[in-house]
Amino acid sequence: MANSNFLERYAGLQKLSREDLDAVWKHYDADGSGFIEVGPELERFLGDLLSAGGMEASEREVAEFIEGVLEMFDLDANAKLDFKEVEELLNG
Ligand SMILES: [Ca+2]
Ligand SMILES: [Ca+2]
Repeated sequence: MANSNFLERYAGLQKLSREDLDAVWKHYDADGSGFIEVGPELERFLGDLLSAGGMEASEREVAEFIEGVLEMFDLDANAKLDFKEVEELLNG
């Protein structure tokens, strides 16, 4: 993907502020649905999260990461992340 990594600016921060979280949220909930859904939104978000953390992840590794994140952070198991779940993932 040629897009720049929105999360890189936050790399190294222990916690994101509410403002940062809002910005991240708006960026990755591309369709404004109120969820980051499985599919392009979640792939982009978690792919960027891995590479912002310095990991060169293959597509397969991203897919595995998505599975793991959903297992741990999709607390209501609806196969999409809401704002609270993302906050927990980034700051928890
Ligand atoms: Ca969405
Ligand atoms: Ca959920």
